[in-house]
Amino acid sequence: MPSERSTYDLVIAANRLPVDRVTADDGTVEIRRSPGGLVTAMESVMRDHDGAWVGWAGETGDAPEPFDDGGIHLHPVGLSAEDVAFYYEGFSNDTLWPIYHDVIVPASFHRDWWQAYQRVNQRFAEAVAALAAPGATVWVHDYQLQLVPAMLRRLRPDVRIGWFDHIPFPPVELFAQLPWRSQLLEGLLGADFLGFQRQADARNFVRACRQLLQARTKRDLVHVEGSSRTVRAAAIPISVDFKGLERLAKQPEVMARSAQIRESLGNPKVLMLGVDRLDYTKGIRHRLKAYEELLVEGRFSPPDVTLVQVATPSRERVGAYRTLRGEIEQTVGRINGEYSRIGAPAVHYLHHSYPREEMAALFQAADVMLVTPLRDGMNLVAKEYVTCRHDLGGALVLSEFTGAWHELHQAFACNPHDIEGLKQAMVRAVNTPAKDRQRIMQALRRRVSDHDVQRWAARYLAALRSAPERPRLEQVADAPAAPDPQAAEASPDPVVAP
Ligand code: ADQ
Repeated sequence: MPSERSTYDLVIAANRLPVDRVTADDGTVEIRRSPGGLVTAMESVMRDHDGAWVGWAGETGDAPEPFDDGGIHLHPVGLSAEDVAFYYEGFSNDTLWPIYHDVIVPASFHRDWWQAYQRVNQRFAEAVAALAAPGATVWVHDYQLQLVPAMLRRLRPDVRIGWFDHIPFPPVELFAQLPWRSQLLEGLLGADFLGFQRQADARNFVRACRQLLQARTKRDLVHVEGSSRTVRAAAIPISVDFKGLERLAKQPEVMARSAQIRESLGNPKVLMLGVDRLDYTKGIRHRLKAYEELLVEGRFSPPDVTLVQVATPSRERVGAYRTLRGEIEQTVGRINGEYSRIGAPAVHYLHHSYPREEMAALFQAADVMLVTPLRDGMNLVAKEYVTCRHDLGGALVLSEFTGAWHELHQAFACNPHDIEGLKQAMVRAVNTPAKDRQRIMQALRRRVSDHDVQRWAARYLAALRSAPERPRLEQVADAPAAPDPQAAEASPDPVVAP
């Protein structure tokens, strides 16, 4: 049942609602949690606020009626089959996503995709405008909705508008390739405050405004031409619900399940784990290559060492994702054909979504967590892994190209493009004495526990309230500067076979 209220003091707009309504062939409707990092993070924040969430419900056609779930008012926005193909799979995931992730695959530019992107952003803006109470706070999320801030400001100049970028913001040299670059910047400048994962992302945005719009800028501020408005752009790195997830990981059933997982894998000496959406940004191919070479060289061998790779289905109608899936499955097949023994596969490949309890059990079972993206806004998996390791066990191998690395620099750092270096980081994670690994894990956990998702949301909302001034809270809580990646790479530990 939808709530009786018609307007809300806090309204979230994100491409997807936190739950999907899935209609089965027999017509029965099931409510299913949507995948991905944004939902994971915002769900726990919204539980503490009495707000509304505007987003797509995951099926094409007319929007279903608004409904309430878990204390949140959910307001679906309808997308036609063409909207999904052009706005979502096309412009969002085949134009913006590659440009914002270092063009790991080439971006496609189509004018009809851009038309759809504008049309759908306008639909979101109108839905938010209708739900926001006078003077409400509106928090818009991510790259799919970059035009919403300016569209909403035209409809509702009374509301306070924030936008948060969950993915990287590219250097101006890449951003400038977009034929619609000025419109995107102007869309974002409709907000009062723009939040990014890293300081480098915020700086890239300010620089793009200066170079492409000739906007006047000063440090983290952009002056909006032809108005008296100034917009602030700053880094507020996202995090996980540390307390909630740790509590889950401490449940006896989850811990028992973790032991059971290890046992069903034949109690390997070293269990390595990868958990990613099946996305070319996540560096799954590089990880498999490094692992395969370690098997070839005899430094790792099953059943002593095994790798579980969970690759969640993602964007399966976009060509680059289909190609990637084929490549990964072929590589896993080759590795297993060559190095598995009966009952002891070298790679366990799982292409499913799992409940949170199962994910927590997997994290606890893994001796080494491999997080090797080529580019990633944050990477919540890295933070979830350390949160679940209340036993101080395990080791995190972490790519320097994730936002997470800027906070978790005690992890075993790697550059996934450097296969030799990646192999060394994997071997180092295995061979570092348990006491040292525990010390590292303790430091990583302290960081995530001090900077959890509740603090992220509080900092974001405080920054939005005081923008363009800085809030006092945020000055206290700024992320520490990361060390020089070259220096981290320059101190390798000895490579010893496990
Ligand atoms: P994503 O690219 O989706 O997020 P990530 O941050 O790792 O990446 O979040 C993935 C989430 O999905 C995690 O909570 C993870 O536990 C969950 N998950 C993954 N595989 C799963 C499976 N098989 N079953 C169940 N759950 C699974 C985007 C950006 C990131 C940024 C987040 C949040 O790309 O850089 O960290 O948003 O801002």
